[in-house]
Amino acid sequence: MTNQGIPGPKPVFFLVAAIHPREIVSAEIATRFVASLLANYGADPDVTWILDAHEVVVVPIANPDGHKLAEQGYMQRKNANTSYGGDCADPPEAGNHFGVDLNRNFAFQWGTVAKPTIGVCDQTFPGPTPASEPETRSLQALVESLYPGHTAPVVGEPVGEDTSGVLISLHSYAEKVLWPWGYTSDPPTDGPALQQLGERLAQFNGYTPQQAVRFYPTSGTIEDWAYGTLGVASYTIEIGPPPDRLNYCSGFMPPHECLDIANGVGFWGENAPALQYAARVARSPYGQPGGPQVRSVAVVSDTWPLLLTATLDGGQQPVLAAEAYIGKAPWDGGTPLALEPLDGAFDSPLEQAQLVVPWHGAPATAGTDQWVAGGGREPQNEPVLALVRGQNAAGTWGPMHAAWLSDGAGGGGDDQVFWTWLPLMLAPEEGPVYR
Ligand code: 0X9
Ligand code: ZN
Repeated sequence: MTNQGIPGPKPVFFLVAAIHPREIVSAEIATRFVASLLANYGADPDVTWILDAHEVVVVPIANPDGHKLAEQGYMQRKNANTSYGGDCADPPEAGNHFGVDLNRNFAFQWGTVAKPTIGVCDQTFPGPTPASEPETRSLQALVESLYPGHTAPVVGEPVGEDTSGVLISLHSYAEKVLWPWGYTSDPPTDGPALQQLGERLAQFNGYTPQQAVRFYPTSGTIEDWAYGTLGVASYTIEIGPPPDRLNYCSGFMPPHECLDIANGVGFWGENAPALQYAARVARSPYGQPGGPQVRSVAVVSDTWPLLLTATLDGGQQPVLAAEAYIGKAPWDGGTPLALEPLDGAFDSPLEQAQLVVPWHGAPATAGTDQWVAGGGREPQNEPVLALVRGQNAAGTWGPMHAAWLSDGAGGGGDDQVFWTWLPLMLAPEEGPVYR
C-alpha cells in the first residue's frame, strides 16, 4: 500500500503474520491494519502521510497450508510439508505434527539452536537445510526485494540512522516485543537502538520488551535473518490477552471478541497504535525513536493567519526545538518553519509550542503556489498536511506527527473551508475554532 501518485523509492514497513498458523489473532490484526490504513487514507492525517511517504507491505498469512489446518481447529504451528518422513500425528496434535517450523527455517544462523536432528515431528523442526521451504524462500525473496541496497550489519559498526525499514512479525500469545538476536545472548551492535524502538512499541501495547533470546533462544527466525542479512530493524510482537481477560483471551485460539473487548481495547486497540508508530519511524528506525514524541498537533484559528500548536514530549531529555513542514515534507525538499515555545524557552522534557503559519504574498488566486513559506501548495482546494517534529538535547529529531490545515471535510474546495482567502468571511465573534 502506498500513494502511487507520489514517486518512490520510499521507506518500507513490512508486516508479516501467521508464520505460525495456530496463532490466529496475528492474521486478524494484520488484516485489520490493512483495512484501517485503506479506510482512513485522506481522512486521518497520520495515515495519509504514512501512505504518501512510505510503502506498507503486509503478508497477513505467511503459512497458508498450515492456516488451512488451523482453520479446521488443529493446533498446527508448522507448514504442511509431509515430505520429510517421520511418523507424526495425523490429524495434527499441538505437540506432534508434520511440517517445518518456518520461524526456524530462515537462512541465518540456521540450525544453531533449533537443530535438524531434533526430529521431524518436533514443534521447532527447522527443516533439513536453510530455507528449505518454499514459504521461507518466498518471504526472503520478497523482503530482499523491498530493501534493495541494504546490507548485513558489520559487527561493531551501528547500521546508522540512514538505514530505513521496519519489519514486524506477528505471533501470539506471550505479550512480548522482541528484537534480535534470538540465536545468541550477545546483543547486536545496534542493540541500544533496537531496544529504543522496541520499548516505544511496548509503551503502546503494554507488553514486555526484551532481546528475543531472553524469552528463549531460537535460530532461523525471520527477525534474526532480516536484521542479520539486511540490517532491517526487525521485531516479533507476541500479541497477548488484555490484563483483565487473562484467562478468557489466552491461548492460540481465543474468542473473536477478544480483538475488541475491554472498552474497545482488546488485541486490536492495543496493537494498532504500535503498528502505526512502526510505520511512522520506518524512515529512520535507528534514530527517530530516540527523539521527542509529538503528543498532539492542533490547528487553532479565529482569523488569519492560522495558528498551529503542538505538545512535545522528550521523555528523559529536554526538548530543544520543534518545527513544522507545511504541504511539503523535508524528504521532498520542504522548508522547516520553527515553532516557538509557549513558555518562552525550550528547556524541559514537556514543551508546548506554536507556529503562526506565515502568509506570504498576496491572497490572490486559488490554485497558485504562493501561500506558505514552507514551499508547499496552498490549501484552497484540498486540505494540506502539516508535519511536526521535535528535537531533543542530544540533537535527535523524533518522528513526525501530522495535522490537517483544513476544515477536515476532506477537500473539494467547498465553501465550508475555513481557511478561505477572504479573511472577512470569518466572523470574529465566533471565537477560536479548534479543528
Ligand atoms: O518461538 C517462536 O518462534 C516465537 N514464539 S512462539 O510462541 N509464537 O512460537 C518467538 C520468536 C522470537 N524469538 C525468540 N524468542 N528468540
Ligand atoms: Zn509464533
